[in-house]
Amino acid sequence: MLKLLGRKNAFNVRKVLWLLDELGLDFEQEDWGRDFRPTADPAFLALNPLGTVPVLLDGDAAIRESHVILRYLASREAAWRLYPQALVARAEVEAWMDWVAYEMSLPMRGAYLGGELGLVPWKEASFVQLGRSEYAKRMGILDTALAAGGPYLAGEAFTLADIPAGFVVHRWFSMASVERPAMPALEAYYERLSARPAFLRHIRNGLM
Ligand SMILES: N[C@@H](CCC(=O)N[C@@H](CS)C(=O)NCC(=O)O)C(=O)O
Repeated sequence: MLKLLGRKNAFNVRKVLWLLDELGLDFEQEDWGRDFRPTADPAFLALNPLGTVPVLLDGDAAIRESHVILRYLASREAAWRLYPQALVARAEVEAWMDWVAYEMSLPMRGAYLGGELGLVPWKEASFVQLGRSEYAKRMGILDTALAAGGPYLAGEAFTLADIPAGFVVHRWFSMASVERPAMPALEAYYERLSARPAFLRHIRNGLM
């Protein structure tokens, strides 16, 4: 049986919970990380030397990095509708996943960790301001892409591309401390994702 290690309220764990639910997979879950079992525990570090959650255990294999886990699960289940085998279609899906991993990191720290939660060291005013403006700019990129294509990020069908992006869109619409210029295609996308029960269970579930 698959086992997911990581607290259910963690950003990177919730993406994996969303996919496990979309795929209808049975799994066990253990709460590791902040406020739960410490990931500095040698038993955990033996599975993931980075000490981060999530980690997915599949038999003897320990898979780390949330986006790697998403691709691993889709491939394991041959869920090619979510992770196309055709290389060009696959590249489009992966491009959006990598874009979130790299390009949303600074905005999430500045706008969310600093501006919304007031955490040190991110709450420094200029960093918060930069984070908010970069978050808005990048949501504008999604809005433009969705208006030009859509209804999902990689085109006609819901794919893995929508999981990391869906999360940062959810956070954008959940933060009380940001100004949101009108982005009709992005708003429609958020509502479209909200028609998915798994999205409501793990992402738009009252947590930010
Ligand atoms: N790039 C990693 C980042 C993992 C990460 O930073 N996880 C956070 C939770 S979202 C974590 O482990 N925090 C420490 C903790 O919860 O103790 C991934 O995508 O899995």
